[in-house]
Amino acid sequence: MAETKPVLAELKDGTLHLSLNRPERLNAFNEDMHLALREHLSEADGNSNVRALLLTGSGRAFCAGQDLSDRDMRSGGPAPDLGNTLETLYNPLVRQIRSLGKPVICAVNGVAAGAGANIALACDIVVAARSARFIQAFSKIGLVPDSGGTWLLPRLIGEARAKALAMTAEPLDAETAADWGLIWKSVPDEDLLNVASSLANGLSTGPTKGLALTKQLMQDAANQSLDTHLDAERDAQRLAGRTTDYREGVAAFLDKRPARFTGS
Ligand code: LHQ
Repeated sequence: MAETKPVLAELKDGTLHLSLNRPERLNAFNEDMHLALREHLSEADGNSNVRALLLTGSGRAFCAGQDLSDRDMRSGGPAPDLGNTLETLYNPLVRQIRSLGKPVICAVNGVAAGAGANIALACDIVVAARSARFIQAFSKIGLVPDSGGTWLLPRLIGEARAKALAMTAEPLDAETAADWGLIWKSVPDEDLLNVASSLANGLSTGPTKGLALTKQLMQDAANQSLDTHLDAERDAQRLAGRTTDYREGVAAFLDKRPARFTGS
């Protein structure tokens, strides 16, 4: 029997569709799934045929965070070094998503818990099925939110809501998540993949370099003064203005026709 792949990947037109694929564990992360996902992301970053990514989960969940059966704490023994797990697996993954020079869309098809929730939120645009829930499950097992959670949550929804979600581990439904600005939108379950795919396909025919610069500017904004940031926008616009897509965009506007961006 063929071995099941921990991440399914398919390039359709310019969009790389990735699906976390351990449905019997609600797509909880083990090392194989981490490494497979990172490999796909690296490949996508260097492949000019990939101009957008769409990440989702197989089965009824998006991702239940770390696979807790990987490390059975019932048997006693020395305390594990979870910092090492973050250093070698989760942090590189989050850094990779945030620095990837192409839009990453996340379609949250069901529960997103623990690191699974925060990896979803690290993506550029998050669309969730109405039945999906976001759970900062960490406090239930005595841990702190990781994968960027304590950085992203207060920025996205403010400290009051961020702390309450993290400390109570209360599930947050997709509509409230959208109302609070945690995600882009919540859609009926049956529409999720259509909505997310059309979004990704639209972006995959967009001005890829300009989109990548936009992504980086937005992310950098939280860490610098307006003064410094205005310089960063100047530099980014200089680069965007040198792209073929800028020429094409202006030409298309003047010719009153849709632009044909090539990502160059
Ligand atoms: C699971 C899991 C799971 C294994 C469901 N592992 N099997 C970083 C560094 C290092 C270490 C620690 O962690 C981290 C970051 C983290 O992500 S910590 C947070 C880890 N995640 C959680 O604490 C969530 C645990 N899961 C749940 O609370 C529930 O399963 C949720 C709320 C996600 C879904 O509940 P239900 O819809 O009721 O499903 P279920 O609980 O019945 O789960 C279905 C199956 O999936 C079940 O297996 P079984 O053999 O009984 O059918 C679960 O054991 C398994 N599963 N999450 N994280």
